Amino acid sequence: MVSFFRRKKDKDAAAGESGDTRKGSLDIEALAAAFPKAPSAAGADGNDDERAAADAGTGAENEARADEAPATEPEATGAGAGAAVLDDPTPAETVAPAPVAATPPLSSNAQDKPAAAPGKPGWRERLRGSGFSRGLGGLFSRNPKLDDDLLDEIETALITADVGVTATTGLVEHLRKRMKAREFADARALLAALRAELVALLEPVAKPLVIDTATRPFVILTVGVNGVGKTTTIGKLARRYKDEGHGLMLAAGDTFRAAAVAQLQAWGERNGVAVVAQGQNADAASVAFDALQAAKARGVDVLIADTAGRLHTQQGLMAELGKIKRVLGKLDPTAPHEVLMVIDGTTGQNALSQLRQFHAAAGVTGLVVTKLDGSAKGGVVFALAREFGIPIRYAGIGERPEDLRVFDAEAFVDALLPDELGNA
Ligand SMILES: Nc1nc2c(ncn2[C@@H]2O[C@H](COP(=O)(O)OP(=O)(O)OP(=O)(O)O)[C@@H](O)[C@H]2O)c(=O)[nH]1
Ligand SMILES: [Mg+2]
Repeated sequence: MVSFFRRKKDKDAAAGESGDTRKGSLDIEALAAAFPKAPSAAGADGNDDERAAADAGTGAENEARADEAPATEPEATGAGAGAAVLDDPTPAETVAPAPVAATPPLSSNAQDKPAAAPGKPGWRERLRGSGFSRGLGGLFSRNPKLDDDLLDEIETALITADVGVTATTGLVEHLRKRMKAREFADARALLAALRAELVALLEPVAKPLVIDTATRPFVILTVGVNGVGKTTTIGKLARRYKDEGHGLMLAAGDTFRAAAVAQLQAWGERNGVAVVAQGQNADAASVAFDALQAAKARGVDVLIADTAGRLHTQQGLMAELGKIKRVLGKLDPTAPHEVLMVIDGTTGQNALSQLRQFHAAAGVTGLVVTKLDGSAKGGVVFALAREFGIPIRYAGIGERPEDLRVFDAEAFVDALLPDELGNA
């Protein structure tokens, strides 16, 4: 209970703990201005030493905190707890909706690139460089002969693109049977059949997230390992839902790093959306609790909570997700209404064990696969669909607010494997 009522954290002290030498440096604008280059670039290439050190540094410390977690759950039913929040429906450090911020929380890289075009061309242009489209695209653009060698090459290309052995074997053996039955006149017909089978694999999971307007606030909890794009996805969702006319609030539940709070606040400012935060090292569950209470008091339609990235193998940190869920459930037994796991599309087969562990800890109800632009192999989406059948809600195809697409099985397969390939 101690940390829950500590509504305002000493900002200078928090900055000092984080190793930041600037005085008074939890100032949002200063951090937001400093933010775009460092963490974004680190997340994009995954090799930034400073970021790795920061993550490693906070990991052990927070694992210890998370291990203590269940003892400090806020009590919604206690008179004290209720009064503390209801007396002050505006959380201590809520950033009021503001006009578009001067500092967009995008990496310098993102600012150079245009947003992806709407519709299929946007998907295609962004996924063209993926491992999947290079491997299989190269194969078909050589106008190959329809024979067993072609099927073997397809098999290798699918496995290399992270589709996974089981899904690949299923696909290829089915195509082989059909080829032997003389169903295909040429390689072009085989390509069409492969495309159709890939679409059929994804169609059952291409279920968009529907915000239930009867449930207010509709609570979305985002989870995932470090650097996969959770906060960026929340920023993109904030833009999307705001444009759709929903009243929004964001909760800065990643309290491990001061910059993480500032990153979400910058997205909030940019989209004119309120962000509930308690500063670095606050209890993540108490931030979520505060935020839900504030969102209820304000009649907000959608509350999206950020969480710190955590390795799926860190048991203490994984247990903290369960605590966040339980605490939300004290205010609304049906919350969270969506546990959205963000998966980095470049991760490969490791994404399967990530999803298994996060699902066990937090009951994942939807997925966002990010970074499908660039070098992602893309095939892991098929493996995830086949193994779990959990809905894939969105695809991240760039760093700009507009670069989040409702997941569409046909547009995705079309981008990876354009029909015209067979015309070469
Ligand atoms: N190319 C590309 N980059 C993305 C995409 N989504 C996120 N990123 C980048 O990935 C990096 C990490 O994104 P964050 O949103 O900070 O990731 P996170 O999961 O919140 O990270 P932690 O909070 O540290 O766990 C940033 O540089 C983002 O710009 C995407 O769809 N495509
Ligand atoms: Mg984050």
